[in-house]
Amino acid sequence: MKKSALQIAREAYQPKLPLGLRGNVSVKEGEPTQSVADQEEIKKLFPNTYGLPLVEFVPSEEKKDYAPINVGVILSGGQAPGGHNVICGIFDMLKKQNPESKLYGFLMGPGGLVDHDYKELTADIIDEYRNTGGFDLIGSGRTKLELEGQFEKGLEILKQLNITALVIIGGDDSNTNACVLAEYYAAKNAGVQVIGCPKTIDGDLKNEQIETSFGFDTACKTYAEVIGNIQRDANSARKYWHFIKLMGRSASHIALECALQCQPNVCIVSEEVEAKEQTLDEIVEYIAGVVAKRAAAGNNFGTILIPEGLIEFVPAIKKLIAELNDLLAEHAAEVDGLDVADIREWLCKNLTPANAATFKSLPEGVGNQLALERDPHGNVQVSLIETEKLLSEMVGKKLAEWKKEGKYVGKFAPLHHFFGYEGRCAAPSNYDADYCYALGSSAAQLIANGKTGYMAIVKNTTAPAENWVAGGVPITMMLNMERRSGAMKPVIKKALVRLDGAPFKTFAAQREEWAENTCFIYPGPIQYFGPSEVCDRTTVTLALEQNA
Ligand code: FBP
Repeated sequence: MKKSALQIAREAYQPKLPLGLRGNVSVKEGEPTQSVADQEEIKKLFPNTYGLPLVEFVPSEEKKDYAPINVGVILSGGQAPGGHNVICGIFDMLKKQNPESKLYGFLMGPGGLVDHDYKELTADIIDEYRNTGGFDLIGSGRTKLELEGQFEKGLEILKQLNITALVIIGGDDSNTNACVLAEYYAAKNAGVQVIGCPKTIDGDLKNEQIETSFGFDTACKTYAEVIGNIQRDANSARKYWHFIKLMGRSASHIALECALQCQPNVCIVSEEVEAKEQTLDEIVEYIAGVVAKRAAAGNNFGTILIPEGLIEFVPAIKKLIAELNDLLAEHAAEVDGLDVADIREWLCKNLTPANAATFKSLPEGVGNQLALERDPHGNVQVSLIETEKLLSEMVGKKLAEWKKEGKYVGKFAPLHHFFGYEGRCAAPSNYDADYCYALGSSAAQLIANGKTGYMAIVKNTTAPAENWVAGGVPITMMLNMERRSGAMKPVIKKALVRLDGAPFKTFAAQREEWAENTCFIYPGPIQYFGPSEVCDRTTVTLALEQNA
């Protein structure tokens, strides 16, 4: 692989570890835990892994002896900057504990475990990937690990390679599955520990115990850089309105963070749309209002941030999706094999009249995405829905009406952008490089201390890295029961933007001014070398949430 100058310089970066993970480590255990909701049901479903204590790693005088072990690692779901450093952290800690220990990577996601596709990760391979973006070291995939048959196939290869612990690096769904797998292996005394790591650029795997999911920091900084550049271009030429859709399947954390970093004219927050029960038309009216007001002041330009998950949060569409999920799950056999036109017709007949009307009102491509094109976890593939175009078209129509009525006097020239994939594999920021390395090291410590059904965590991350606090949280603590594909299932509660949280309140307090005036901020590219206040800063979201 030919390397860029930055890659070569970056290889030498030594991620900063919390004090608790630097030398000899001992374990401090907290009180038994409970799930966030539905305690009785979750306890019944997870008799072996429910109620475990929180764990914290603290420096110790005592040097322990560690027997050699073999560990497997899986990258699951969408890429997120820093995944390679998690693996490097696991590798270095394992080798430090005992140089005879081995790390195996299962290839292309959870499917690699089931299909017995793996490679041993040796020092020469690992060294090539330190502080790099991407998941190409072992690849990733979205195979859902949920069936007993898959668990058994996995166990075959784990036994064959004498692997006694598996680390699953993934988002909320993958960590839910890690929890189920941990329980399954514990129940049958399989001798395999399962540990999760919180990954996703979406930032929606966070709670009291998890400050942030890795990758969110780098992805947002990457998007904020280009949004800032677009804003400077817009402010220079003063002739375009930029409709910018931002990744984040469900929650609007990415859009909100980019707004806090860049101060655009408009940022839609899906969670607010849902709470205020806004219709698509009301959102369009709001955006058109901002465009018209700026036009009246001679400003026919601006930026509008749109979270990609928006469509699912518009209450009428949300109701439609919920009914589609149940209906299609219940009548899978009937619908299977029909072509798209026939399924549409079938749906129009079988949906309740209100949902059928919503379905028919959507452009055909959008309706098909909602009804027919799901990922293996059953999620609507919102990245593929061009909400930015849908909205700008509707805004254009509204402005044309207002023009006729004499309510609008500007020029409206929209341009469209979607920022998602370009941020998922960027070279991790110092924050993500350090955070991920610490998460990997924690995962190895959880394994060494015999834990299973835990997620590796690192807290206090707005402080200097030596003061970060590493440990583990029982995954069952984060579970609640939710309706999925027509049935109630235990899942990790997804963290949406809280309208009473500091990040949203900070945004809401300033958005009117940002809408009317040009208050753009130009954050510039991620910096890896230089003053700490530039290179090590966290996201604004994290700083506000931690009151740092
Ligand atoms: P994860 O939840 O697996 O981390 O993936 C997040 C994400 O990047 C979303 O923001 C986006 O909607 C989705 O993945 C895109 O999926 P794909 O990579 O399959 O196109």
